[in-house]
Amino acid sequence: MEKDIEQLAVDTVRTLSIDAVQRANSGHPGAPMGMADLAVVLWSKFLRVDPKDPTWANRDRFVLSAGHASMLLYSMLHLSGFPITIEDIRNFRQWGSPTAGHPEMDHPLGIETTTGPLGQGFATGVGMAIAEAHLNDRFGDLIDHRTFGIVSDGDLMEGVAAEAASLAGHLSLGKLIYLYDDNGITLVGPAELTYSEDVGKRFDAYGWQTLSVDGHDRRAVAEAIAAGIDDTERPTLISCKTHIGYGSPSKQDSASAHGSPLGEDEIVLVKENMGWEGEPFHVPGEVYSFFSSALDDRRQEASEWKRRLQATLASDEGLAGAWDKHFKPSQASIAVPEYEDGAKVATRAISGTVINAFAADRPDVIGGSADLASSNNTLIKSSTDFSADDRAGRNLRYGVREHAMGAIANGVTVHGGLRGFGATFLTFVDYMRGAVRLGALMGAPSVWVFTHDSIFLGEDGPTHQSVEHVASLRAIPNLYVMRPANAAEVTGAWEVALNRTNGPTALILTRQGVPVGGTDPVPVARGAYVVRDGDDAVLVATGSEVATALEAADILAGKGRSIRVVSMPCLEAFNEQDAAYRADVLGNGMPVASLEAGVTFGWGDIVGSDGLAIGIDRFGASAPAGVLAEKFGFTAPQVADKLNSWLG
Ligand SMILES: Cc1ncc(C[n+]2csc(CCOP(=O)(O)OP(=O)(O)O)c2C)c(N)n1
Ligand SMILES: [Mg+2]
Repeated sequence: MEKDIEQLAVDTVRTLSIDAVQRANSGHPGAPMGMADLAVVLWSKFLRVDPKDPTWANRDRFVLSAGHASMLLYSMLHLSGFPITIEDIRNFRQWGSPTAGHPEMDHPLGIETTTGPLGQGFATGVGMAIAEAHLNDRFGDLIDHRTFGIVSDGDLMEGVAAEAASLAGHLSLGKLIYLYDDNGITLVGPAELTYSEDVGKRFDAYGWQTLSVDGHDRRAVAEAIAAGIDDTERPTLISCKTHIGYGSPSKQDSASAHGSPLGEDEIVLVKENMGWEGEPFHVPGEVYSFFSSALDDRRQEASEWKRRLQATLASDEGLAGAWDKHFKPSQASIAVPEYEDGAKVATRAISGTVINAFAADRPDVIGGSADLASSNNTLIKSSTDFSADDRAGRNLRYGVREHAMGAIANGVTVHGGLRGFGATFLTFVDYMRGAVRLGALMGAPSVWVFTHDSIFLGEDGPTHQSVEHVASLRAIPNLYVMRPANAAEVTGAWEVALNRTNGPTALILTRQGVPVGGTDPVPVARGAYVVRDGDDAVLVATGSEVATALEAADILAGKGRSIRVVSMPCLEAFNEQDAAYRADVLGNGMPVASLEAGVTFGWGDIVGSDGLAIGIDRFGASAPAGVLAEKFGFTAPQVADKLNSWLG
């Protein structure tokens, strides 16, 4: 009997996946084999994408949260005509190939987000659904799409997924539809070793529609997806019972199918089982035609949408302007807020003022805090809360869910048309570090507002006082860590953050007041600059310590020492400057010291082997901030003394 074309497509996904893993001699064959049925249903019948124009703004978003099943995604992209070639598939996991071990965000290729750290894709997809809901409210049917995802046992075990699921249910994200690869197997063995709750009931309780089907019954999967689409009030989790390693005589339903090649002999048996003919990496011509004609109506929709977009924008100037503000935002240029001469204001409060100053001009910026909005000063006062009833709100209330906040803000950002931000106390960045790192890896220009940045938050004590966090964030590649000292620097730091397009920015802000300084713009974008000149030594400081450094320099001036003070709000930006600028700022060979209320780790690069790094290489303590300054040697006279004896 002639094989059903849909079955042939499924078999092709399976064979491509196992051939690629075998050739790479590494990878995860079991999950793509188990999920091939549901992926073929989703792509051929539902997913609104256009392989010829992968980045059109109103496409459905697809997240493969179980990133280890990357060959499933690459197979689907290749077969449906995205620019992933059969050569790329043959080069799975090789240097320079777009078919990386785990999917790495590349919109022109059809890879919506980077996944691999389990659970994060789940939460990132929630961010995409939030972005869609907000933009749908703003632009009507110009943005009206669904967010689909495939999630695994491991994804659903992760806390970040639970955080995000809870919020997604609360927010009634009805256009979010996840297929759960319910195969009962994880890396080491049966999932039931550690995982026995009723997942459906859990998601019911979160406010999701939950459905359960045989994941190899394609008609049932299609009906369930249709039911997910029909329910516009609740997100949907479709539990698809599948067999990992489907069709492998000795590895199906076993963890041995999870993360290593099947082996040549087993592949022969799998292919015999399915009656497969052809060399490795063979794709029957009719499978290409199947996907091409299956996706035809959706390509059609994409071109109609483009015509509609052009017509609408041409006839409605206001809307065209708004569209550009979201999809082609101009460079940020923000006036430095004015304060009374000599005022002391916390940089978190300055940041709050700056946010509200640019909010009207930058409607693409939406975000908020993990239940600390009033402490992080992140509220956009001219807007409302984003909620189930109010999609126009730009204030995202994440609840006490830092990790989900990080992934959701990234999802909002990588969706396009919006820039997500999130906020918490700096110390709690550890709870969301996975998302900060993944955002940096993806090059997603999300913005993080981290306040209460040092021991100077005082009485809450060492549980809340950051000492190592700034250094640890500086260790993440492609993340700008900005610790501004005054109003002009906070303003400049926000400008830098909003103007970045290829990576995130963390703003590190104080709880306590600092001298606000002047209103002239300062060269924050260069990472460091001289704020007071001197020719005996250079004292480099960041954030709240810049004012202390200036005071210490005054004291030393009284002792006949001429100290140059450099403010270094962003080490990463400074390191990107040319060597001449860097040498110039650091005094061309003058002795260099640093002052930062955190660990000295990392400052050796700036101060050199003869330099002096003043910091705090222990945990803080619970006491009023003034007492802590004294105890930890951070008053201006103490700093002056240290410099004086170091200079000899
Ligand atoms: C945060 C995180 N922890 C651990 C891993 C390593 N890892 C990859 S897959 C996996 C579990 C596999 O179970 P499941 O998600 O059910 O996938 P399946 O084996 O069914 O394909 C683990 C622990 C990871 N990728 N991410
Ligand atoms: Mg599993």
